[in-house]
Amino acid sequence: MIKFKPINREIKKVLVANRGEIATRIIRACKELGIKTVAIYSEADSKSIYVKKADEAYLIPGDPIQAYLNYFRIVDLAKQTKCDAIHPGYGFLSENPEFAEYCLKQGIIFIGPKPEHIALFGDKMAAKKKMRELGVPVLPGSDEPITDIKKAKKIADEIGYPVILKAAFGGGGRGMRIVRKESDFEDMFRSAYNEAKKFFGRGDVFIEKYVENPRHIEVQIMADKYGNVVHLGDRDCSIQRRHQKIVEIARSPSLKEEVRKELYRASVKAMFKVGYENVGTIEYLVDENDNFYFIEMNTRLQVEHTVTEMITGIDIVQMMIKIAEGRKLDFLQEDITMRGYAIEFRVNAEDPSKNFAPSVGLITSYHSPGGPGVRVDAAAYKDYVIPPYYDSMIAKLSVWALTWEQVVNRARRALDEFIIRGVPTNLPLLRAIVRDKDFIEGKFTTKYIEEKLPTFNLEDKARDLEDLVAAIAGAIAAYHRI
Ligand code: MV4
Repeated sequence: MIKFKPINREIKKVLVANRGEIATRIIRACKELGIKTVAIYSEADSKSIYVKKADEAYLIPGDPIQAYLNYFRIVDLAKQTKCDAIHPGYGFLSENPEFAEYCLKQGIIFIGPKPEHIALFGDKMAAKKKMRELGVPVLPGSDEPITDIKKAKKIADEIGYPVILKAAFGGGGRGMRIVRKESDFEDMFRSAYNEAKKFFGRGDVFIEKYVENPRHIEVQIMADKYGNVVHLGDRDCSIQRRHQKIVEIARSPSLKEEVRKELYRASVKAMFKVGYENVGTIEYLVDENDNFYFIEMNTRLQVEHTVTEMITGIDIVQMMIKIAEGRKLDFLQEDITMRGYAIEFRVNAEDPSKNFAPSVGLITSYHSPGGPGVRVDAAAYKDYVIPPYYDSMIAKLSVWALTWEQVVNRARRALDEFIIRGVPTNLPLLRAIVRDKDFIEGKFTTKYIEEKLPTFNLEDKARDLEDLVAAIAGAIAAYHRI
């Protein structure tokens, strides 16, 4: 990859190449920095709040998903509207090295890491190899994609079953298979390969020792262009369903201080050595004996950045912009303090009683929680129509308090305050989690949802009441013939 000179200049106008709550989040950061914003939107998003919040907004007609992916068009628009920079948010173009490179080539600042680092960490095998060289613990496995089943079986035999097969260019659990015995290996490899090929266009699959019941813990990294690297603590993202995170916590309530210290030390050192720039998240698996292993790195702003902002007081999105302008970090590691605990809940438009089928349509009432230690980042509002084309996350509720006990208590209160009617949401599941004894005690692993879901009662009580009210209203209307 050709290296382009970094562009260091003041950012006065930003094109936000995203939609929904994260577009709003980026616009808010820009407003506080006195930066003008340009939004893009598809036809389906024309009634979205972020479109109104931006200084300018442009419709990208045609396919509702391509609107946020067609980067020639987006960069063209950025140039036409005299933007200095593009913020990609998460998803869409955020981890596309060709896009980041194209921005630089066209003289537009890409608010994020260097293209070479996006490319390096986009290849999970290459990332693992690099991190091992930099002294970060990784799990035993293969360094090359599987091409020869016999050789692959030999590697699996050496590291011992169970092993996991992973797509080198994958994500979201796609192209991933757990293999518990040699006789399953070949079938599992073929299905992993085919799935990876189908979804990512590249079928490369590698082997790794499988960790039973891990915790998923990640470290937030921030680095300027001058080799100053800091961490902003960790997040426990163990609570997931089908590889979708639902609840994220800063900091992990179950990580021992000596393990945490080592996790931070290894992470910062590796990012310094690799010359990383802007923000990134290093994901680890932590086993039952508190050993941690690097699994992958995300070279973007993450959905769950809010909880890190709450415990550190640092505005991560503003820092991304300042770093991209070529400014030095204006604080040292020892200036960063982590206070209390924060939990983020992803409120999704999906029906827990119908196997989490995505729900679309009109939101008939919407009341978001507030009060001390409560933050809401939302795309939804009363009368908003949820389009069918995108992710089902319509709001993020983040709560903060000084102690773990207080933050869980506050979360219960805030989740109970949240009213969204018209479409089913996963709020009943989130309310069940904050009432669960193991969650309250800070005991959870990646198996949590799978194990707990059958024990939760997810009927929506308010919805029953609403149905009753509607039935009574109907009966009265019929009686009076109105
Ligand atoms: C693993 C693992 C156990 N051992 N890797 C990686 C991506 C993330 N979405 C899930 N990942 C995992 N990687 C090793 N070596 C366990 C998971 C994992 C998981 C795997 C299969 C089915 C469900 C899972 C839920 C959480 C984590």
